[in-house]
Amino acid sequence: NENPLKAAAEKITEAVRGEAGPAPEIPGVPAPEPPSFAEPTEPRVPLPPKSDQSGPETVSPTGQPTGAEQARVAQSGAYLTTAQGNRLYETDHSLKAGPRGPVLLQDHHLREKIMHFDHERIPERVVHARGAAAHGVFQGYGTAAKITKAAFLEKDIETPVFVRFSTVLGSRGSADTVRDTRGFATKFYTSEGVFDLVGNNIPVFFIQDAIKFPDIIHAGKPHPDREIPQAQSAHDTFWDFVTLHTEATHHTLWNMSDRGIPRSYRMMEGFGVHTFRLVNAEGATTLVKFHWKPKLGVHSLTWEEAQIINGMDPDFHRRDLADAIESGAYPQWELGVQTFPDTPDQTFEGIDLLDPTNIVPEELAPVQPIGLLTLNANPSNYFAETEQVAFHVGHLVPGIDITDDALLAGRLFSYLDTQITRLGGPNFGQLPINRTHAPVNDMLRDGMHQTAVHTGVAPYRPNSLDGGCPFLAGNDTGAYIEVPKELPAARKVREAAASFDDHFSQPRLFWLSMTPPEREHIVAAYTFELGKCYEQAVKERGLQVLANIDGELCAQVAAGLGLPAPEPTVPHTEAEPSPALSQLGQEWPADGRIIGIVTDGNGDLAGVREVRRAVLDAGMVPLVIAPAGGKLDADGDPITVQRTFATARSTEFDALLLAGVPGRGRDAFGARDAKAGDTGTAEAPTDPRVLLMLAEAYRHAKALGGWAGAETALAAAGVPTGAPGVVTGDSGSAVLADVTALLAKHRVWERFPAAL
Ligand code: HDD
Repeated sequence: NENPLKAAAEKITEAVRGEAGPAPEIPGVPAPEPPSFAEPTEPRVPLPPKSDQSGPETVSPTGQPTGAEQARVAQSGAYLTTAQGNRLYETDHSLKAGPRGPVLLQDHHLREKIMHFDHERIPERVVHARGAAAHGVFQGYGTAAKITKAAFLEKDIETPVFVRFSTVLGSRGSADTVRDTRGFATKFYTSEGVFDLVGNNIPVFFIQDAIKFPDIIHAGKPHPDREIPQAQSAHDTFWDFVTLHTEATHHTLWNMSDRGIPRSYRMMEGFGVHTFRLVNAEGATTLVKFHWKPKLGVHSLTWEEAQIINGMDPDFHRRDLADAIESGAYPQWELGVQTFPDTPDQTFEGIDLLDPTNIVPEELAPVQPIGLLTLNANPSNYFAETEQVAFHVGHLVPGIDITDDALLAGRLFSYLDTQITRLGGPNFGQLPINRTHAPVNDMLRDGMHQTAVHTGVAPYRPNSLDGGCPFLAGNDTGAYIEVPKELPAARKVREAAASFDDHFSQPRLFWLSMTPPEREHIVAAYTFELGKCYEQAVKERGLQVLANIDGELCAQVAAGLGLPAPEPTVPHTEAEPSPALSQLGQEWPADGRIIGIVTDGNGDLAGVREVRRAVLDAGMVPLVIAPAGGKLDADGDPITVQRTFATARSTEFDALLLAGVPGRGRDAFGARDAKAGDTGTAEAPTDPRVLLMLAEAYRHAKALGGWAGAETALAAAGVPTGAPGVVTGDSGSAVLADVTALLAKHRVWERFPAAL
């Protein structure tokens, strides 16, 4: 009477040790299925180990695997053990003197288990604590070869990458869709060592000098007395700081625009922010700014959507990224550079390239694509990978060098320093996710959490005892050689250049480049944020900053605050708008968009099935929403319900389709069963939760479609038939075709009233 589970466990242990073939099937555990588009929330089998984590394989003196191999088999064998590998027969009861007696101090298993648990958390990042990440690959186009010798940018070279997206202000457990800047940090595991591009989704920064970083972060974080508000900029200390340090005006304006509330990490631009210096094989240098351009376009939430999502699904962005990758809709970005001659003054068209509060409009310096990033695998373990990944702006490769940007200089110090506290010592580079894919021979030794078993006796140079090894590389053997730039003769000063004093021309350029609906959103955002401040002086200073950007912007916000609009204190500059800054006016692929299909047992289920298939064929994700969970029987071919009226909210979907009048005849709580022929009342022909979904989706300018008599439900929700972006027709497929076309523009922008 062999226990089948135990037999399977033995076989797994053998398989892990390499003594048997592939792992056998376990009774009751479904066989692995290949990933498909079907339903992104269904559980999947674990992904195989990532190629970029299999570093050099070595064996320890005691015969055990070390390095990446050790990480891969961190948990092996089928039996529960202690950390030392002793098999355990029980783990639910402490060792006691009798079933009701005192717990014995000699219970070493209890002691080890609780000790480890007590130390499971490490300090969260002081900024960018909340993040989500993915593995991927970067492919060079070769187009940058003239300006940089970086090997990973050569044509068709594929480099493994790990990308972590984040919010800045919130704690690790805060919500995703807050108004904030988003981090966009990329680790390239290149053949020449790790290159980290630690950027944001906003191309400028709050401050011009790193010495103010603790101050801006203290101002943005929750108030130190009550520790509120969490993950918000809408409070007095933030606005106090950014109105007293007007260099923050440009970044703040981007935050108040739709860029502060992205629809998805997949739909954000990324920016290296600083100007970098590229060096080619001949030693010639070019100044550049790095840009990530998403293939899906740059899209945002509305503020009301963002607020609802924070309650309905605080993991919205994290889930969106993981679901898209799991379903095969791999997000992609092109890496591009704006290039500028490396002149002694380091300016371009009068723009100081060392001031990180400046952009260079793309119309003046177009972004030239140099490679493609594809995110194609989710992390296997959040802590090991997303939490322990350690970025550093000083992780550079030959061909990429820094400039004298004072903000960058401070960062070059800060990122290494923070890892010592966060990851417990100087050996964080040995963690699997941080390990370079290039050979390492660094003469760095010992320290907390040292996992390498170094051999040799002479970790110093020169030496004669280890055969002179390691040797120094030269230009021809791939050394990183700093560009020998002349420094200007200078005095020691605590000052910034006079060109850093213009804090309003670039914000004005951004404002003038916005379309009417985008301006309306900016006005609403400032009115909300300053309206949440209590101090009158802060509000008034906020309005003064706005007056210096634009009179109309200031007047609108002042009206909302019930305060007089001040006159500008600096003259307005005339700026040529930069259309590239606007999110409107282009068309984008609808890949991975979420289409909600609202139906019930009485709807056109054959039509639902057909539409669901067509949504999948278009590379989008259909989610069927019905009054209750389970299956809807469509002529013996059941349709799985993925969301119910209780779990669905409009904010999850990019477009909503209505098959008939779903939920007809239900009362306010959806309690009564829908029966064929039950038509409800004229005022409430359908479930109130469906009406709420429709009204919200309409208000948020989303595409809406319906067939099989859906007009009744749309009308009851206050959605006028024939309004822009409201499509009704005879068949689901015809309606879907029109709705998909609307999604190319992300929203039905005509529905937003023109603001200014
Ligand atoms: Fe920073 C994290 C981006 C200025 C100090 N920063 C961090 C992350 C991103 C950025 C994306 C998260 C990395 C991750 O996912 O682990 N930071 C920026 C950008 C800046 C910037 C685009 C301006 C252009 N940062 C900046 C300054 C300082 C720091 C001026 C300090 C002087 N940043 C840090 C840090 C963090 C960090 C404290 C927290 C956790 C970490 O580094 O690893 O060192």
